[in-house]
Amino acid sequence: MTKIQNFDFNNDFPQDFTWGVATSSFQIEGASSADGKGPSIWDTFCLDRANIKDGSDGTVACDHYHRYREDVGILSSLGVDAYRFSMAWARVQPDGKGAWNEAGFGFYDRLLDELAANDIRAHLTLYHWDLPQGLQDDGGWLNRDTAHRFADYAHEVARRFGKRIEAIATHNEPWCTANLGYGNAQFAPGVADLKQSIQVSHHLLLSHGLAMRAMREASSPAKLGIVLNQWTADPATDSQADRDMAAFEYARSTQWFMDPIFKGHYPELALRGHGANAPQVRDGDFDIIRQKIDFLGCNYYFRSWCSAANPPLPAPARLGTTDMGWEIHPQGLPELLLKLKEEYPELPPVYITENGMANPDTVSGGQVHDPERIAYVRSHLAALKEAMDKGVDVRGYFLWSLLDNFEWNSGYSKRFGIVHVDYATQQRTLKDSALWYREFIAARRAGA
Ligand code: IFM
Repeated sequence: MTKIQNFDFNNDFPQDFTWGVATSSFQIEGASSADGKGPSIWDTFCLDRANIKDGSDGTVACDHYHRYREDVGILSSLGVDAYRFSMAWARVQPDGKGAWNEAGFGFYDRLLDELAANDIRAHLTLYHWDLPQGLQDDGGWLNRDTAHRFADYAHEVARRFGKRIEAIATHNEPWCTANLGYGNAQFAPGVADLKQSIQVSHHLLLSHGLAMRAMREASSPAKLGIVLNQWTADPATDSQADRDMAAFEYARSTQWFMDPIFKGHYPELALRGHGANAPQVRDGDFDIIRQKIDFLGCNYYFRSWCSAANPPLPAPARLGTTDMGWEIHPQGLPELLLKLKEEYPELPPVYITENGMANPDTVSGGQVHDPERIAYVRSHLAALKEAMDKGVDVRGYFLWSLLDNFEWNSGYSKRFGIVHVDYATQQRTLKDSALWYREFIAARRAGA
């Protein structure tokens, strides 16, 4: 194999560090009504073509439901230790309540078998945004009862599969569910109401705590935790207005989900800012939410750049931006991790559960040259290593994503994969970044 790029940064990661890639159910599985699967809120959301930039949906996606063997073969060829994926709740419980769907569980059973046969550890996320439509019809995450339904689902999954899964995360990025699903209507279910979004965030946290308890009751030996998208917030200038804005942004996003889990309350600054929109919290809720977690999953893509000017000052983007328009800022990762370590003395081991970039990749002569993505990953790994050298206990890194896939309201127009997918033929082509990652992992193992 030709050498794609050398590793000229401090890449001395521990031998037992977990190298992986990540995906999620709705983004890759397709088979949206196969074998008794119920509809999810994303199936419904996509019915209104105006909601998705290219008017697409998840009906077929990467057809992973039928091609999972080929995809696990790719994972195996990459040499990853672990694969992070999510379960489509409506596949295993079509209505989100009531009867289980054995055929749906059968798919994950086969997937887990295939992973085990290839020596790849499973990191499962229970909820990556595809709520069963049946629960949405009952009020979705605005209905407190959904948190209890989620705990039932978590219990059943842990009971069935707990012994075969290395780690189970309750939620992926509840910030997005609350803020994009209920705050600005960019994501399903398409509601734009600040008060509702804040109440939803509380119910998501409550559901996390209830699910943690339920999975522990099921005596699951899997490590249990949650995955949060997190960022630091930097003021654009030294002005009081920019600094206030940055402090509030950090409080209403990163701390909003961390404080209840680790401190048993919401951050004061964010509560004050939310005023009358603050959530209704019942006695005992924080006791439920504040469960000890075995790991924290941190998804890092960018920092938040806070400018109170009109129009706002743009982020400096010294390393450029991705195809999503996101500033490339690897230094924000160690800054974030060190801040978390300082603010939360009980911080458990951390996994970087997502990191990667969208790039307008094309296949030419059977190859995909994506030096931008290799540079992105290298710079973030170097930054991650810096945080580890300063004492942050990080146990693994999952590149987002294994495959190009359905990028939510951007449809298939944004490519995050290290493996290119031709959606017309379902042909998979390893990009240069995949070849680089394979070589990088192999060299780590060899202690190079
Ligand atoms: O594709 C998403 C993923 O589903 C959640 N985290 C961010 C990714 C890129 O936008």
